[in-house]
Amino acid sequence: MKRYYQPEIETMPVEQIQALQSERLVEQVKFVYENVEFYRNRMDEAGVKPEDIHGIEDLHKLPFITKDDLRDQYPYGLLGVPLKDCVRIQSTSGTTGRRVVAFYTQEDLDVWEECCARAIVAAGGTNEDVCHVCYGYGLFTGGPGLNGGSHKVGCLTLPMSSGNTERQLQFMTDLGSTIICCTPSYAANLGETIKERGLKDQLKLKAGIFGAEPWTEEMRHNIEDLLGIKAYDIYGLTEISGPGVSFECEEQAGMHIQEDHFIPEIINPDTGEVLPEGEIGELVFTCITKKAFPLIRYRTRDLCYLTRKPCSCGRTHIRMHKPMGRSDDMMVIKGVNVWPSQIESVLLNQGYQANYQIVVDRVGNNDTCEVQVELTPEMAEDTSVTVAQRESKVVKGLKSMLGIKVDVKVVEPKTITRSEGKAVRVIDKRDLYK
Ligand code: DLL
Repeated sequence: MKRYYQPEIETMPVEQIQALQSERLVEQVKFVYENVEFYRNRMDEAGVKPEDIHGIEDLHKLPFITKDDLRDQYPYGLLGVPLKDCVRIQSTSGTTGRRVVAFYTQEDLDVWEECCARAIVAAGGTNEDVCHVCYGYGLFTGGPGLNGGSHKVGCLTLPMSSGNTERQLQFMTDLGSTIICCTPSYAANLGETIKERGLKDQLKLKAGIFGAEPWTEEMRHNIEDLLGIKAYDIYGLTEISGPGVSFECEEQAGMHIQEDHFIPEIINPDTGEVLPEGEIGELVFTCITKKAFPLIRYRTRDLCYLTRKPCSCGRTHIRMHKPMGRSDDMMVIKGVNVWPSQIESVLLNQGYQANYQIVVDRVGNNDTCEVQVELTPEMAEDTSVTVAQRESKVVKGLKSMLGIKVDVKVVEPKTITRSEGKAVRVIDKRDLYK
């Protein structure tokens, strides 16, 4: 029995998708104007009426909405339907301020799970698969989203949640998990343990669906090698529904955005101007089918670019390039813009694994940055290269990537804390002085 069919919508000609988006946008704008006071006020202030929106070409007339707006409207200010029609909440971790709580009707949940199902199908999933979900369950969207998607595909679903590596490995080997869903940093962590214990031959894994944090191509190769799988990227955010807003197909060349539900735009983060295809800027989403928490022109703070180049998989939905991180992940060190992902690339290219930490501080008026990276067990055994030589090589690699000199400390294996969910790579002590 096949319980999930890849909908034709994913391969529709672009003009048809855009016509569908236009139709849905017009309805959605009318819906939020009539049902959400916040949008009514914002649109009135901007002098835009629902009648002014005839299709996607008018999207730019609508005001943006930001994370601060969500915080101000917490908890119920953006609800599009009466509370009695909502069946679920999910929430962000709230580490950078007040939590964002997103609401779902049953239909919203169905759409979200369908998007996750499409991601699993794109990674080769069928009802013959055993889908091992070790994203966190609970308020975080990772576990519930992929769990629902896996059910829709008809996979045998293992709702493992995060952590407890022993139990993960036992279920994975005993039940023959074929698809694994977790953060890339946890996948690397599991891969390391599998290598140490020589368990790779006992695994049936063929694919992994990894997201929720930025990860580099180097890290993808590292995980594919450690687990013997093909690693697919998946993107999403709580505000817009959760994982599955976009995902990779077998081409592994950017993530197809589910355009029948979300309209993407790329804007200049400083001016708000909409940028043409191919230019890097801040990703903005408009939800055209969600009802409980309907965000219009939501500024994600994620930086990437879009491409409509045809994809050999046959999907016509626009692709977004892997976000290099949130605009707020970017560090300014010694006056230079530095992304953790640039540091990760250098380290993994020199044979290290993704066990590193970046400590930024300020001494007097000067910024300091120390990159701590763990020796792999093989490196620790190889006495032909000294620690000082290794450090100096990383310093050089980072200087050429970043344009500034940072300190490097190579540390013993297993000294940097492993991540079970989203990895915390940066400790910026300068934040304490703010
Ligand atoms: O991380 C949803 C998710 C769960 C996505 C599982 C994929 C897999 P939040 O906790 O609200 O939701 O965090 C959203 O995480 O704005 C990005 O900055 C970052 N992010 C998510 N996926 C990726 C990715 C989930 N594939 C925030 N690559 C987003 C880079 C990602 N960053």
